[in-house]
Amino acid sequence: MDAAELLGIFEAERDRGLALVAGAATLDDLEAAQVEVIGRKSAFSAAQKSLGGLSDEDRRVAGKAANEARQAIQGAIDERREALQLVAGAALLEADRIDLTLPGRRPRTGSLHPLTIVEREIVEVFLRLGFRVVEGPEIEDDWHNFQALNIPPDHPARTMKDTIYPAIPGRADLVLRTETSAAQIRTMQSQPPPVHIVSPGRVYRRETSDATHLPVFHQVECLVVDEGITFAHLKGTLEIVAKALFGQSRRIRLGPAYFPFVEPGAEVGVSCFKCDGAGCRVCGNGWIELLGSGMVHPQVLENCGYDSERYTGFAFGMGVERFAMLRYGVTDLRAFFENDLAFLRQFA
Ligand code: 2NL
Repeated sequence: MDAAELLGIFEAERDRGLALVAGAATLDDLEAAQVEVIGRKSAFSAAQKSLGGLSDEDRRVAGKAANEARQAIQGAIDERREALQLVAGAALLEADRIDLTLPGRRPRTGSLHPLTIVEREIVEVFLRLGFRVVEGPEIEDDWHNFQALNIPPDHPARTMKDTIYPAIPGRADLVLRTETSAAQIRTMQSQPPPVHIVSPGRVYRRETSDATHLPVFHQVECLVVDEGITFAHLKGTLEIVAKALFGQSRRIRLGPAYFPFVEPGAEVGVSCFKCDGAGCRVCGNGWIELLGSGMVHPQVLENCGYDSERYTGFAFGMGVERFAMLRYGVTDLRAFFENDLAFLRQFA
C-alpha cells in the first residue's frame, strides 16, 4: 500500500471511530468500539504496521497522520468514558436512593413474663423493708427439703403423690424442691442470726394440671430470726406486705393453720381489693386467702444450729401465681405457661 492509501485509511477509520464513540450509549458499547477501531486486530492497527514499507519521507508524513488520528480517537474515547461513568454513577445513586422520611421498622423486643413482673413486685416490698434475697438449688436433698423443716419420714407430704423424685442414679435422696424454705435452711446453716431474708423461686409438686394446679409454680417465702421476735412482728409485717401489694386500705385476718415447720401456724386473709370486704365475684365472702405463716418451730431452729432458747422467728410463704391471677384477673393458671404471645404481650 502506498502513502495515499494509508492516509485514506487513517482518515476514514478516525471518522468511523469518532462516530462509533459518539454513538456508544454504555461503557460496554464504548469498550467494544475501542476494540473494533484501534484494537490490535483493527484495520487501523494493520495499516499502522504497514507504515514500515514506506519511504522515509512518506513514513514520516503518514506516521504523523496515524498518531494524530489515533490520539483523536483515544481522546474521544476518554472523554466519552468519563461522561458515561458520570451517567452510570448517577443511575446507581438513584437506584440506591432511600426515603429518609419513611418511619423506621421498630425491632420487636421481648417483655417480662407476668409471673416475673409480679415476683419482682413482691420481692421489691421486702427489699424496701431491708430484707435480703437468697436463692437455692431446685434439686434439693431430702434433709434440706424435709428433715430440717421438721417434716418426718411418715408425713403425708413425703409420699410419691406430692413430691417429684428425679431419676438420678445413686441419689435416691434427691427431690425437686417442694418449697423454697430449703434455700432459707441453707442460709441459716451458713450464718448466725439475725436473719431477714426472702427466697423467691420455682417449686415442684406431683399434680395433675387444671385451672388452679400445675406441677411447677412459684413462691416467695419470708423468714426473720432474731432475739425477741414475736407473733406481733409477724402480724405487723404481714399487714405492711398486704397493704403494699393490695392497697393501703386493706385489712388482714389470721386463722389457725398447721404446717410442720411452724408453731403456731396461721393462714392469712386480706380484705378484698374489689369489694373491700362486702363480698363479690372475686372473693366470695369479702376475704381473699393469701398465704400461710407462723412462728418458726424451735426444732427447725435447732436443726440449723440455732439456740431456740435464745432465738425466735417468723416465716410465711406466698404463691406468685395466685397473686398474679388476682392482680390480672386471670382465671386459668395454665395461661401463664402456654407461651401464647397474644396473652404475654398484654403485660408488655
Ligand atoms: C404456703 C405456706 C409457709 C413457711 C412457709 C418457713 C420457712 C422456714 C421455717 C419455717 Cl425456713 N417456715 N416457711 C412457713 C409457713 C408457711 O408457706 O402456703 N406457701 C405457699
